[in-house]
Amino acid sequence: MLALSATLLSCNYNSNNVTVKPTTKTQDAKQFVENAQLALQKVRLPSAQAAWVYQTHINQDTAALSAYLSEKSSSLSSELAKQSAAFNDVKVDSDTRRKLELMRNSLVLPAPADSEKSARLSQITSDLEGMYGSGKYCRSENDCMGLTDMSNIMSTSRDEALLLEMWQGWRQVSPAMKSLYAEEVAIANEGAKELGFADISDLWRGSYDMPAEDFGNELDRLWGQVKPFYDALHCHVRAELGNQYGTDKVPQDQPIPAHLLGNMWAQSWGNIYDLVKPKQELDVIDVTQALATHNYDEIKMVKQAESFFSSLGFAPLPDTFWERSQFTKPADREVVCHASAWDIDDKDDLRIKMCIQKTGEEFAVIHHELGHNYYQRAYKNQPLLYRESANDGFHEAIGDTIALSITPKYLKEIGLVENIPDASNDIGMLLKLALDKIAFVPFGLMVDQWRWKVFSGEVKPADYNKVWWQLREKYQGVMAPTERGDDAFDPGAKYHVPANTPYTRYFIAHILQFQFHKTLCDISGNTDPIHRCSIYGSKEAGEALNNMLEMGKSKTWQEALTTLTGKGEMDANAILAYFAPLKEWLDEQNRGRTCGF
Ligand code: X8Z
Ligand code: ZN
Repeated sequence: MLALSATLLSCNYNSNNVTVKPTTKTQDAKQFVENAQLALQKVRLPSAQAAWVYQTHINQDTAALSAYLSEKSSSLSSELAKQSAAFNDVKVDSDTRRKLELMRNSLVLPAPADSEKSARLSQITSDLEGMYGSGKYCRSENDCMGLTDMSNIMSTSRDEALLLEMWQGWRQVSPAMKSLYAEEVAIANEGAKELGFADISDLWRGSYDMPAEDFGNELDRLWGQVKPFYDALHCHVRAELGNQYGTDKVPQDQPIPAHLLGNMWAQSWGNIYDLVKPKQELDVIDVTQALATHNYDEIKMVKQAESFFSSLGFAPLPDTFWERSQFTKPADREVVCHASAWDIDDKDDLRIKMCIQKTGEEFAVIHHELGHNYYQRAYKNQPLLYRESANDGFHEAIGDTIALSITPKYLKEIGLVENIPDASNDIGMLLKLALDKIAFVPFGLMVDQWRWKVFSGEVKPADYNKVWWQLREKYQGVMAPTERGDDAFDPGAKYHVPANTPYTRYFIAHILQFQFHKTLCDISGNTDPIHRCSIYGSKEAGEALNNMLEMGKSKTWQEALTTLTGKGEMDANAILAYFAPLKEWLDEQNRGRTCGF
């Protein structure tokens, strides 16, 4: 870092006593960008390696090392971002301008210049991740459970008391995070101000190739498109849960209690399909069952996902992927189980980190993670500042797009099922998927609606939890099943809050993946209804996808979207069209019911 400062100082762009002609300054800007990329490259590798070791071996030493190296990397990024402002009024080519802007915009939690505060920020960041990763709920002294086991109960149990216990139990890990989180926000806000942003929310919302306010309006527009469908799904699900658990537990004119939706955070509801499914006997493939019948273990699940990408023309994953990834939960140590995909060296050291469960849900998550890895590899030859997705929602959408092609036809082709159910069963298949995809949309939106208010100071620590639940009720129509205590910090029980992973990306991804799927199906020559289309084996679709992936972040996301779909706007019509037959069915079911929350 010291060496870098010396190099940068030699550019003179920040000096008052040297007259620099505009042309020289233009040249300085290019040189600055080049030097910055080289310097970032140097710190990124050890920082990624330390973060990997920490998350796969949580202990005091790995926490300290990871915090130390992440501080080096983030303080350098913040420093460069600040320095890049010196070129604000300098005439530079559009490519250099974009890189300068990315330098300023792509930080998640910017470190302030004060080195003590910067070190404290890294320490808190690393501590929060560790607290989440090693979080446990103890029923008694010798009977403790981690998130994986508790999540399994949330998805399969229909015992209301047990579900409530798990729901409350997991939320005991987060009160201890609250003051750390508030401190972290305060420090990072200082960093954001030093960069010229009003606060971190201004920074986060400003990373979408359009003014922050316009981006907020785009989100509202998209949610407005999906909301009528969501309301219909919500109405049906609440009615059926009322039948299952009684209307005293599930009042029919109120939000749905959050512990009954088959997921620890009530974010996707596919696990309660059997409670809300159509009354007539339908043949809907149970992928969990099929995997068990065909003796799929965790590695075979990943190999199968890899072979989908191979069928599109993507090169196989490197040997190191298989040697270095974490596929299952180690028995002998604490790890962060939350699934993630890693690009350690920006070359070929790709890995996933998961605690794979042998379920259909996790089979989809594997495709999700590999989507990240294939994207990373596709843009690896871009300059460092462009080694990113077009926007963060694109990164989240790629693997999900592929997973939409896990259709009955595909499952038969790879030998996981023997028969393809005929079209009369489609409502069941669509309902099951809508419980995951449509139900997720308002959750994908509300997490950052909360965070942006926290970052801007509109919501103070004393109201963190209250406002969290106001937003859960407003967007999702989901409520806390019990009174929440004064110390509760329920946002902290969701990985992305302690881990500081922005969440709007998943909202966007849920819209985009259906746009991508539609386009790729058309390119592959599909003639089936869109929900039966699989692009498996289509080299043409693979090539079109790759053309967008390899652009990385070198162009705006609107341009990247146009490259693939011919249109530069996000549009929820694709997801609505996909599920259209289900909407009719839901409206019919809901006739005579009281809907709304
Ligand atoms: O966090 C994830 C991925 C890793 S980027 C597994 N997802 C969100 C979540 O689990 O909350 C995927 C969908 C939403
Ligand atoms: Zn992801």
